[in-house]
Amino acid sequence: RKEIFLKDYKQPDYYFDTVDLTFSLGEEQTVVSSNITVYPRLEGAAASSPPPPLVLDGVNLKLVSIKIDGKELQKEDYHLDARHLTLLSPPDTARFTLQIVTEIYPQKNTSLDGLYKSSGNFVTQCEAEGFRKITYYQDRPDIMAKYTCRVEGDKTLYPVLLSNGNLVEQGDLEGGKHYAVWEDPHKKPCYLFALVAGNLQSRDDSFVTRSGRKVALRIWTPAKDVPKTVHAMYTLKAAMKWDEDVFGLEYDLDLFNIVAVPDFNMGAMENKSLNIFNSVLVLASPETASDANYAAILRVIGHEYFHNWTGNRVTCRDWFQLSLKEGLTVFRDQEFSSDMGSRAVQRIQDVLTLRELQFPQDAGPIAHPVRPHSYIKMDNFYTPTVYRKGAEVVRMYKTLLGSQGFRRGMDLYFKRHDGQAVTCEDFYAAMRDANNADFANFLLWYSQAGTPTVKVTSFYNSEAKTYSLKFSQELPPTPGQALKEPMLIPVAVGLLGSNGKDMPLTSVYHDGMLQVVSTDGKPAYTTVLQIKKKEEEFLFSDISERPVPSLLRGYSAPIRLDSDLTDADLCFLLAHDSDEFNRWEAGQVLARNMMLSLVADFQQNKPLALKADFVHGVRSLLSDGSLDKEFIAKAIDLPGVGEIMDMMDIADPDAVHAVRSFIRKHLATELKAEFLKTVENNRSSEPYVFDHSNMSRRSLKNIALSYLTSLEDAQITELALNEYKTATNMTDQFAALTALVQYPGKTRDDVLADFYGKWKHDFLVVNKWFGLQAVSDIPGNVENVRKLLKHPAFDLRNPNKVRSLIGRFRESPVNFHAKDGSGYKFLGEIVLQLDKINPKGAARMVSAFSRWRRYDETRQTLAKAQLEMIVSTNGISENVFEIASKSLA
Ligand code: HT7
Ligand code: ZN
Repeated sequence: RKEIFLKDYKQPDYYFDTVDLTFSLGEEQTVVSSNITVYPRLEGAAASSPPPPLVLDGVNLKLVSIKIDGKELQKEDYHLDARHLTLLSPPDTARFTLQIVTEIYPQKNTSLDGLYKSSGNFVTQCEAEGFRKITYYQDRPDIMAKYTCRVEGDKTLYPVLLSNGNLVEQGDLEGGKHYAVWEDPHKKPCYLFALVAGNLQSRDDSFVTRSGRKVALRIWTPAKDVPKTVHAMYTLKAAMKWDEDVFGLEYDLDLFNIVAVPDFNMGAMENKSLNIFNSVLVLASPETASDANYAAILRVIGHEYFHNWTGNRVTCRDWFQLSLKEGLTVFRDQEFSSDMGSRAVQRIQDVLTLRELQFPQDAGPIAHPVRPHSYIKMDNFYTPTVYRKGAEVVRMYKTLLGSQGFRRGMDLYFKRHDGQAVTCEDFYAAMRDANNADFANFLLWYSQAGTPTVKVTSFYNSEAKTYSLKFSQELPPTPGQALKEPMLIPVAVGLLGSNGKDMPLTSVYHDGMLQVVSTDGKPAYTTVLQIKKKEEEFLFSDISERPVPSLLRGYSAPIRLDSDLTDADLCFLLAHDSDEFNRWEAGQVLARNMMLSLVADFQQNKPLALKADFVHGVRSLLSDGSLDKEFIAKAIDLPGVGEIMDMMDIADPDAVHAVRSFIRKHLATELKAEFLKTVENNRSSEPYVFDHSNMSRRSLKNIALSYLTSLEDAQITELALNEYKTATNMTDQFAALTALVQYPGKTRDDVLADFYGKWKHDFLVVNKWFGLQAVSDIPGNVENVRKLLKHPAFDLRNPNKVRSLIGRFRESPVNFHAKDGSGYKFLGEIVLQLDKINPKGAARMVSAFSRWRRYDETRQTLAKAQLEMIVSTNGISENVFEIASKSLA
């Protein structure tokens, strides 16, 4: 198993100029003919003699023929092994043509990588290294070429033939076949190549760009699903407009296609002008999709569209630079979602996801920097660190430079690098040069893994009227990186006076210098402090009373903040902070502290008691009519079990689960009347609308309902059943179902059976049903999940079903972490089964074991045994091997 290192990057010896592909799609095999014009990187005196070999990647291909400049190569002219085709002596010319014919078997391809079949349609997935499963090629992103693609196939089975770019020719062929020729005028790396052939229909629309060009928009699905593409089309047009308005970026072709397929390894793929999507991120109707689904569609359609510039026009030099396109594009989709909904709620949600998914990764054995130093399988590096922490890194540029400075940096980035394959340093340099910025040690964010902890202590000098904030930063060791350097950390700060208002800030004394923070003579109310060294002090002057500091406003850096704020300070911030994110955060810190102290009580068999102040705080949030309802819903939702376990020396899933359940029940008991009123006041019989105010209303009603059902009270069960039966949309129906199935019993069984009966024809809804049962904390649920594996609607070959059943099961503190090891054993078995079908999917599932050292000795032994069993199994994939062996290291 070969590890690939960033430090070993070398420019290719040969580049490709044009690539002409012909696919002859068949029921047994598909024949792929490629015709490539090749030129050496070095010419004349600089070139080596004889010319270096040309090494092409290729996996699972049957080589039919190779020709150079029309002449068939003989066996001694090339070397072929399971991964490469090496042309030993390419011609010593400025340009030559390479013609290769291969045979492939998409019908047998269950890896969903390369060319495969999904529901009878042909579809491709080439990122990161799928193109090598289609034909022999230099499968690396710095090989950018212009493509034409001719697709031939049966006209009845595959009436629609699509590829990248513009349709330039189509017609009928003998034997009931037809063909289409597509030409993409933009140079692209092969990971952006796409082909779709199938029986699909489209929703058609158009968008007029700001320069007046009309772009045809088509969303392709099976005919029965076309009505469910209204929201996707609306989103696509909104994303096109947003990118013009916010970044000045216009779409660059006359056609944009989206295809939805049910079998897909990730969310979607940004292939040039032919985005391919997992159906769950395209199809939505009020009856079948929840608010969360609608929001995810908005985010991901935006994300893939935004890649047209950040990823496609400017791409990555090598896969280590993945965050260059993914971190930046996640940042862009987060901004888009903020502008389409509520900025504060979006930020809260994004930070929650970062903490839930990325923080644990950064603190465990598979921690890696935003730009990893090495990998065995690139597929394993599509991680929360590369995507989500990468987005935080981009956000920090904006925090440091301001909106206009950030836009200047983006403009310069495109001006310098349009049409190129570049690195994270190039992005950094554009931001720096466009703003003449001093970015000392910022680049370390790309190369150092781990979540920094920043400690803050404060001191108010009532005589001098100064207020001091002292910061110290600490970056923990991570695998392969024992020692770390301090990094540039932007900390946005405001100071609240006793009236709850932000104090005006005029100047800060730092490092022997007085910095003016006011602009145009107007005081600032938030200022961004730059922590560059291990320890730094900032002294605010003209501070008339001891303030309560609002630190890290808007979560200005992806760090763990350890402050000396008291519970009283936190309550004050929760009530008054003008920064909504920090208002929410203050409540979360209070809740986390309380949960940790109750966990300690639980572990010492002490009785659990909830502080009256906490109940009072939740009561006031519920009754505060001035607050956004979704903000309230987020503020009264307790931190998750994972978040609390993450803060413990030895994670104790049973204790955290018990404490969380206790608090929920206790709050429901104390606040029953308020929760009931919240449900009553937030019902609506109006038709479903996906907008912020309706979503907020639904989320507040539904969290109130879920608190209430924790009472296990017959009257409440009746209420929830009524909500379930009368719901007019999936958000409300599924929320009521979720609330009802918390506890075992007849009601649970009946309502689950009813839901399946209603929705068995819709595989996306059935996946929700699988997920809900899989994540259940009902003791012994592993047996139920084993039964569901055999359910006729389940299929291990479909990644969405795997994520719903196996993926969600791993989230249950009670059942995945069952002390008898039954949950770990189940996952171990499934990983091996899945690995034979889909190694990428299996590697994702096995990563749940990676934090095994965080638990008690019994659990450690049981989880480790599964990892050892996996790595010692003959024939496991490189994907699974990499994650399992790193987890054990
Ligand atoms: N850029 C896309 C990555 C992707 C992918 C990676 C590995 C295996 C399958 C995949 N499907 C899509 C998705 C994105 O971030 O936009
Ligand atoms: Zn992406």
